[in-house]
Amino acid sequence: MTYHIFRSILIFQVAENKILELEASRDLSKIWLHTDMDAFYAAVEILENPSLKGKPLAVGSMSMIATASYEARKFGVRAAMPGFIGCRLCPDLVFVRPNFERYSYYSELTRKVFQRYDPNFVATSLDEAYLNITKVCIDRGITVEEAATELRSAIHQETGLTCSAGVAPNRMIAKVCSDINKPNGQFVLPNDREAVTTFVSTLPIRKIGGIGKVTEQLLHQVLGISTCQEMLQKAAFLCALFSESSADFFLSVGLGLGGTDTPEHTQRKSMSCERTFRATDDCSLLFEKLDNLAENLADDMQKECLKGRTLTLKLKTASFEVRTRATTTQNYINSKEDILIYARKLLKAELPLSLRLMGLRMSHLRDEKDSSAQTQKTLDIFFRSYDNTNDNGANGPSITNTSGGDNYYTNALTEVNYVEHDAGTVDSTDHQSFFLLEENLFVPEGRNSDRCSIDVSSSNPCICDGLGGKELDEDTSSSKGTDTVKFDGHLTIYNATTSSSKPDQHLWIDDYICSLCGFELPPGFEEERQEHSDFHLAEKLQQEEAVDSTGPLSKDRLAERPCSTTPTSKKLKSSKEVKHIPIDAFFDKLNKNL
Ligand code: DCP
Ligand code: CA
Ligand code: CA
Repeated sequence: MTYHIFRSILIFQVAENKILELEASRDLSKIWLHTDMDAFYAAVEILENPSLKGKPLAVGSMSMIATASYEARKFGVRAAMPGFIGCRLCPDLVFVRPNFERYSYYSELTRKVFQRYDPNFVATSLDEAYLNITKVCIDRGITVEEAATELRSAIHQETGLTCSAGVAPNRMIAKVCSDINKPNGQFVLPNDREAVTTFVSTLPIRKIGGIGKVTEQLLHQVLGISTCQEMLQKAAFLCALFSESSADFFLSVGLGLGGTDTPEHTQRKSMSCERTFRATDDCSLLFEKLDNLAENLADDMQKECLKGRTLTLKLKTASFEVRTRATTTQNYINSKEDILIYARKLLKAELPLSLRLMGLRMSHLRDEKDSSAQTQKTLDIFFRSYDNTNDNGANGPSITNTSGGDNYYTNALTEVNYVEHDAGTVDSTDHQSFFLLEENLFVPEGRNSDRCSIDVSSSNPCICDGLGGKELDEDTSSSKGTDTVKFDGHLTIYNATTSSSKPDQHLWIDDYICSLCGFELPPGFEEERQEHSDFHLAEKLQQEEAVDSTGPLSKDRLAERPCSTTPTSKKLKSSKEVKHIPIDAFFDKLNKNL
């Protein structure tokens, strides 16, 4: 009894100290502006085809709508909604197929404008960016309101499109602000502690990047938290129930704290490619596909002068079970031949099996251009020659089963069950830190991640969505398909024509911002980061399960294209709800912590 009382007092003390500590880190010296284009894809389509103006418009297909014009939204038509439901809500809904080249083109135009206000702006998707406008306001003696108005009007002049902007002392709040006066509006929150705390006092937690449906429900149902400020009132419970880093995040939200430093370029963490095909158990065909994948991966890695040590084989069986098998190699490799040695072993161990998707991913990368790597290279050569004499150049892989089902949480709790050590394996630390997960209740959710962005001319860190370059060869090997993956209500669409070189990144920009959804997790949040990465992976896998079950668009629904740009064929996939944390696990954790 005394122990419990003592423990409770301690937790209250810890929570209080944590709040003071976080408060002391508050930085009000920067002015961040977040821009977000209005109804981006739809606006671009209308710009290209003015006859669509004023019409309820959906960009997408009968199976999935990527976005809708504001006219269509009045009827309840929304992004990520199946097109046929959109038609029911709005019988006059007109559809346009997405044209990603166009969106990239207009995105590039907007970035030219951003460049003038902050040469280090951070693009988080084709239609969003963060700009540190502190300097431009001081240099030009303009107010932040003036800077935002001017920037929005420059974008309008140079692209013909409108955008909305939010200004605040940090990026987390700036993003919330850009949504307040949408479309074609702006909202400025003064760089003032009181303004920020008042702002977050009534702000629903769901508005915060990183808090999605699941976390929202968890916090609401278990702790009764609905607004950001309530995080502070329940600080002790948050500290008791969640890991230190998760609690820190929640308390930062309560205080209205967010990123204020300009992110730096982040190194690529992994590369991958994958291929969807008609389900087959023909081993020779499967090995042939693996061969192609290895070739693609090797090409991509060599183009970027990267070598890697952890190779992951992803398989989706005919029954949609997703498996991943990983191996850590002794040397850094990037040749097709080396990749195949390991990939074939991994695949062989799984056969016979009927598969509909295969993917290869290389992580634990090293940049060969990096001079520090050169020393290592010398050592590699030493080891390689050693290996060659002992192991024919092929190191025995240690294989880690990193999944086994489509339930993310189940995977997280049960996947540590299949680690084989072959002769030649150096250590398992690397792949363990890469794959092993610990149970952790707080699963940050990807929010508001947008489309895959192609890093356009500027040198700014462009944050790209997607866990893997995709190639869809479902129908014919020459088909120029577009594969679509959705993260928490947002579609990530890859054009298969350029798929092999698509970024396969889950980066922590500035070492704390998720490149896929903008969620912020400072260094040290390793468990959460691992979970967050896996959340995206799980989301992606779940989305892939869903298939386009509805028919194609009838011709009369499709708006005619005014110009000759070939519309990309595509395969849109719908989403499934993110699974909830099993309640037993929740109470186990609770008991453990109290
Ligand atoms: N998008 C998508 N799938 C989704 C959501 C969005 O493909 N589920 C695409 C189409 C959007 C673009 O990304 O035009 C930008 O997404 P936003 O969420 O910013 O939505 P919009 O720009 O369309 O509208 P808003 O005015 O609300 O920002
Ligand atoms: Ca957006
Ligand atoms: Ca937008």
